[in-house]
Amino acid sequence: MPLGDFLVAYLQRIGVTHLFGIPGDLVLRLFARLGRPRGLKIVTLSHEPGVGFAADGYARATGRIGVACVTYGAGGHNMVNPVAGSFSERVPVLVISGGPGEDERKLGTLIHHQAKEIESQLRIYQELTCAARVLDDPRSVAESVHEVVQEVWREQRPGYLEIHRDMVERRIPVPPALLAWDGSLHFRRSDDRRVDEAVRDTTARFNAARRPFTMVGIETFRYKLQHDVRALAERMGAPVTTTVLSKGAIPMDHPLYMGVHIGPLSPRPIVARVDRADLVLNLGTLLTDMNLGSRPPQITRDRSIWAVGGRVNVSFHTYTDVHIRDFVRGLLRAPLRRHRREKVRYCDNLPPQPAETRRTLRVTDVLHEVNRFLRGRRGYVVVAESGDMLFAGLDVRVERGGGYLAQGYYASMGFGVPGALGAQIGTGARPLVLCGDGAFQMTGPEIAQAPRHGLNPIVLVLNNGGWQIFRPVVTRRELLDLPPWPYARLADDWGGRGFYVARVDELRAALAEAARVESFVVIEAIVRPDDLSPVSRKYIAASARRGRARAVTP
Ligand SMILES: Cc1ncc(C[n+]2csc(CCOP(=O)(O)OP(=O)(O)O)c2C)c(N)n1
Ligand SMILES: [Mg+2]
Repeated sequence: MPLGDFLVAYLQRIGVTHLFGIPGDLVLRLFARLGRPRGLKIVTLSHEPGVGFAADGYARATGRIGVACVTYGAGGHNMVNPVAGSFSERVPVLVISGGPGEDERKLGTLIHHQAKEIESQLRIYQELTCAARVLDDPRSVAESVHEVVQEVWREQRPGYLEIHRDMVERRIPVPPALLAWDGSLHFRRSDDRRVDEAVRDTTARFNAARRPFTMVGIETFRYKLQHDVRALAERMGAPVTTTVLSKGAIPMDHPLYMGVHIGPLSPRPIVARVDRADLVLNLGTLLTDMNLGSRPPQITRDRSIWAVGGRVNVSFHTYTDVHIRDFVRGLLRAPLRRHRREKVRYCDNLPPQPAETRRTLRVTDVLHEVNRFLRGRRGYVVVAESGDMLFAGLDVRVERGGGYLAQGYYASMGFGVPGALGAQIGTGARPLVLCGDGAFQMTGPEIAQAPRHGLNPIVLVLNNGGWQIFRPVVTRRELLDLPPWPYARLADDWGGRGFYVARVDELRAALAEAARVESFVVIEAIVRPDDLSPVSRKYIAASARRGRARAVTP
């Protein structure tokens, strides 16, 4: 069958419904094929970074592969940053790029959109994906697509396919095995004997521990273990935290959930409980500076079990070829003794909120109001942008089955609004985006695309007049300034609803009204330039103390 038709059939078989993209002459034919009647639904946005973030948000929220299709060079290069983010945070995104046909490549001239060599884009993406191929041999196209997609699924990382424009209609053979395939993708298998031993070792230590503690990391979420991890936590009965990156991997209203662990910057009761633990069970936690509160790792190996990246460290024993799924499922079958009943209290970093609401907003008020809003409602997914909102978001509590998405490690500004659009397309849940004014000026205008696609996020733009997370450590303040945008008015002009709020009661009313508005909403919330969320304050102070970011005059 023609290559383009094969790709549609293949992607549909693995459950892909939507494709995010921007066309260009070198990818137009492919676009037309992929988006043909009964093909994939094409969602175009304004700028390729938005496309990449949207495909990533779709994949994070649905657990399926997100697909982005862009033109060669100008388009592909424009999407490098979001794909790098998907790589570091283990999000399965498939990038499909067009490219110049064979005759054009033989012209002996440079080809428009080319950077250095024709292969340069492939090389760049080889660095940022777990599998990258140019589909230039009709005989092996079908197998190549299958191999790349299988690797994307196993690794939960991006993959890259480059399809030159003269290949789209080329007829390719499809092996009978692939025609008969039911579309199911599989994760990597572990070595059963090693799993058994790692589980036995862990069980013995857990049963001997008096104050065990569980940290749930992002791999459990990527490898679709939410239900198993929850069941395991309940079997074990020990308190549970998530990390910055995995917030949302266990329901925030679960009775065993204590909150977000961010090393010594965590709320005091979490720091104390982890310090007292005689066994810390880390399930799928990446060892990142963000997860550890920007401190050197203080992992006392003799009292920890760490399962991540296809291996399990039990104290000083290392079991290779033990993947998190098989490990967690093995533990579920093991004779674990339930930890004695312990009072577990959810904690955050928020000071109590004064009752008076006719006063100017502070960042902590915004967080209290968001929590108040979410308490009464189902079906919201909170998306936190980088900047102060990344740390502020750690104090947001999404209940009743709602979701939470943020780039808690790669931390690129610009993820918020387009990531939310992708998440809503994938799940239908209405996003509530927490976004700084700086981040909004990067990709926020993608919100103007929402009405075309029937989407209606609520975007809370925290307007503090600049890139203020750096204010405590930068002396030349004007370097952090941003031009004032009329955020609320822009929303009205773009087919949504805008609100401008400067007081607590105004924000409360705007949120309540936003819930009733059917279009997208932008709430511009004015806060002081020197106001930051509690965790940002701690984070900035801690890194300044360590001399990493002493007051600087760039
Ligand atoms: C793409 C990208 N560029 C630069 C940065 C560095 N950076 C981190 S936070 C920040 C400022 C954020 O400003 P804003 O969105 O207004 O949030 P605020 O901290 O003021 O609340 C910058 C520039 C980044 N994380 N990502
Ligand atoms: Mg700002």
